[in-house]
Amino acid sequence: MKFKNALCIYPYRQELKSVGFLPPIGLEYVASAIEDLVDTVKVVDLRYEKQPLSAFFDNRVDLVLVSHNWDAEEKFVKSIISDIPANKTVIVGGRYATEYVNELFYYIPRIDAIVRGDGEEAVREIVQKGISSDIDGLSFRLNGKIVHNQNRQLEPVRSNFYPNRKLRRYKYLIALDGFTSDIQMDLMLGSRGCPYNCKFCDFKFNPLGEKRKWSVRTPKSVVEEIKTIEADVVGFADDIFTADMNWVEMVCDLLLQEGIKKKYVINARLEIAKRPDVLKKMYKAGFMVFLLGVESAHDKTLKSMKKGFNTAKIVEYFKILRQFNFVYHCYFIIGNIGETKQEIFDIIRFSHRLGVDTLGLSVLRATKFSPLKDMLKEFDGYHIEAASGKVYCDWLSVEELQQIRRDVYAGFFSIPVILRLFRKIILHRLLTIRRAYKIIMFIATKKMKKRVERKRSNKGSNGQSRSSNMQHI
Ligand code: B12
Ligand code: SF4
Repeated sequence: MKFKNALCIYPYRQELKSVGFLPPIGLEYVASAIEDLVDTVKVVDLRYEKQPLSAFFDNRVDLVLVSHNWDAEEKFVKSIISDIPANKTVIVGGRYATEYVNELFYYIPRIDAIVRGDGEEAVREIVQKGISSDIDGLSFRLNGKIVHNQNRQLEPVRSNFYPNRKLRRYKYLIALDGFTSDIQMDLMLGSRGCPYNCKFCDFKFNPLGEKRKWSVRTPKSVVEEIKTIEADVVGFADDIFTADMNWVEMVCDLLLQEGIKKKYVINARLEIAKRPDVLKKMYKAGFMVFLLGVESAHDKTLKSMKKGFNTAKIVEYFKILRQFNFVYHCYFIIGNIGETKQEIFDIIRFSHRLGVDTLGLSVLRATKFSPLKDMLKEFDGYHIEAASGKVYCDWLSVEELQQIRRDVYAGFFSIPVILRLFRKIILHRLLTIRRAYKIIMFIATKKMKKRVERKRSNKGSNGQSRSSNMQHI
């Protein structure tokens, strides 16, 4: 073997401030893929690690694998990679690294090679052969130039391989806005790819613009992996978990047979409502939160997006969905092409009518491979913000769209909606009296701290204005 001791780094710190409490399963997949080839492999997640990173760089470590997934904390990620001792080979992978290969080689001279796309097989080959022109999906430095090997073929999801959670050094607890619960959450994959083709969606593309053929694991392997998971709540990172409801039914049957008691969060499509028989089993088996793309409250938009349903169908589907106490978290897009400000605000009325529990709102984006880019050419007055890919128009700027987004959230979360949500979480036995007490105490303390801070800053500013007044005198 060319390498014997690998250190895998998840180089972000800030994600915990929002909802980023989830384990980095992409990196864990990569680490687990080389476990049988190397003497040691460690995974360090800088969001949770208490020791300084230098503590992990002993002389034995010869391979450092870094997961670069987002553009967030760019400077920090750069400093982490740049400070890796010179005697180690540095390989970077992940979605952001795949999309910005040349930029990263230029910006971070310490990078030896970048794996584009899936990492498992590529890293196995690196451990065996070293950096080489034979490894598909690899880009590397050679005589002052960057060599890009051909893309690696996109593989279907594997049934017989999943991350070894024993490599983990941390407990991943659900946390939000500074509050950390005692509920562990994990991530896993039941399928990869999506068989649908919604026009606005880049979810289905990898950062190379390739669409993965939809594939599912055997239900047995899904349940076998769940058995290795300690967490009470499991999120499926699948683009869509419910593309084949017969498969979902088989997973539920096995979960029920095995008596596994966990809660599951999944990306789903509204068409699940066509199978109330499976929904019944899903409820029994522990499925709890459905992340559903509704996208718009208007037929003209749903049609142009090729979403596959209209508002009448959505209403019909929700009539069935409301019979079950799943938590429905629905995604809507703010600033769909051709929608007026008033039409965007219709999201509030429409979601209340449907019985949506929580909202996920995002401003329309046209990223690198989005089919929207072509579509936008046909509409006057629409533009794409270069840095973010956000779509705006002459009569609604990105700032206005973001304000509308905040206003729609504020309009949606009424007392009855919040109470229904609490009721559902209680029914799923996730919200106990003890947990509710902790949340209330957290909110009360936070409010009190804010009030004290405000008082202090008022005093400070009064003092300041007094002294400046004195100067005037
Ligand atoms: C879970 C998830 C999250 C979690 C991440 C948890 C975590 N710590 O990883 C949270 C909730 C934090 C999150 C947040 C965001 N997310 Co997100 N998320 C996902 C989701 C659903 C699953 C990711 C996943 O685990 N995939 C499965 C694993 C196995 O795949 P993977 O991570 O890509 O890893 C493989 C390769 O990338 C590679 N690899 C990864 N690391 C390494 C390292 C090395 C060394 C090597 C060699 C290879 C390698 O090998 C892995 C195995 O094949 C995806 C959608 C999806 N289905 O993929 C969106 C997705 C990744 N998210 C996306 C986005 C846009 C975001 C946000 C920017 C949303 C927002 N507006 O705030 C934020 C960004 C957070 C930040 N820090 O700034 C986009 C990314 C689009 C893009 N072009 O990059 C996706 C694809 C969804 C989408 N299309 O909208 N997200
Ligand atoms: S929006 Fe969802 S269902 Fe539509 S193509 Fe994207 S991942 Fe598939």
